[in-house]
Amino acid sequence: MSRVIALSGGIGGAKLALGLSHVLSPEDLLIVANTGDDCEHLGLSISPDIDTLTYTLAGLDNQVLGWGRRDESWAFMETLEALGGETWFRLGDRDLALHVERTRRLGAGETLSVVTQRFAGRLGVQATLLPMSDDPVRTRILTPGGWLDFQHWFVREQCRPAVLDIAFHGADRARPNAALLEALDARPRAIIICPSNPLISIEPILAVPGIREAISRCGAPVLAVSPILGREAVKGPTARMLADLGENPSAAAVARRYGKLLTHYVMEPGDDATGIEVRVHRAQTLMRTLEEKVALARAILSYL
Ligand code: FO1
Repeated sequence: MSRVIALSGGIGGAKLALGLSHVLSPEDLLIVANTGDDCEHLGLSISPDIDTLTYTLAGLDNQVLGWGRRDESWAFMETLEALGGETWFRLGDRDLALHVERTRRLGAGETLSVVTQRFAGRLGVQATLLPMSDDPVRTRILTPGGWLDFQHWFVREQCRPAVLDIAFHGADRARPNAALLEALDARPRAIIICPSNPLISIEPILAVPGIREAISRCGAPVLAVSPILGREAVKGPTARMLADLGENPSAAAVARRYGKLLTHYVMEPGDDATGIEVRVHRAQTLMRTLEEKVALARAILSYL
């Protein structure tokens, strides 16, 4: 069987990626992570979506926070706070080790792809997990007060400032991940766009020159799962951001953003599909348990 390629951001996308990892053999699944959320903080290279995917696929994710590691301790943050350091972006002790080692390896000349695969392998992830690009792409949010780095808007400002525009700094110069292009040229079975925020998780991947074109060219079905149920996202600011940008937040609005790239769209039974021009499949997209994640993954593969 040829490969399934899943494009994913953090939390919502990682749930489906986990489901897919239970129904596909490791060599049949390639997961491509958004790196637009990446940042440099306290001198460390942080890749939140890669790490959420790694921890989730390894069964090490922190289900209370939705990010970071399970069984986390916070001695580093407490000590940093006592010293008057910057504490708005919290790095748990176990998570910290990963950022320190990634920063060291990148500094020594390893690519983000190599570091990502090494860590995933060490933590027991069997599917292939790759960044969209080894070159830096940084999502920035235009607010009434000016441009903010993504994590400044998302974590420090708690998504409060209105979103006037979004930019993917560096995307125009970034080279797509070579292994992704190779997989797209090797007649994949399908491309799955996970139920991630289209604006800040999937569009940065599609903004890397060549990726959108290679997806369209490869001839495989392209299926997206709606991250919106009713008028709300399961988690995170997707609906709010769509509204800020003048769109009516709905599953259909997300399908419209992907436009001609899609051939299939998966959405909740009760949601309005008016105006969606691709094949619509109805399924439970809410994934609270492992069983629900696996069930959605199985349903998706049956549509393809
Ligand atoms: N999210 C928060 O809401 N607060 C944090 O302090 C925080 C720290 C953090 C550290 C490492 C990491 O990999 C992720 C972290 N996140 C934190 C999550 C992250 O900001 C977002 O979930 C994603 O970037 C959006 O997908």
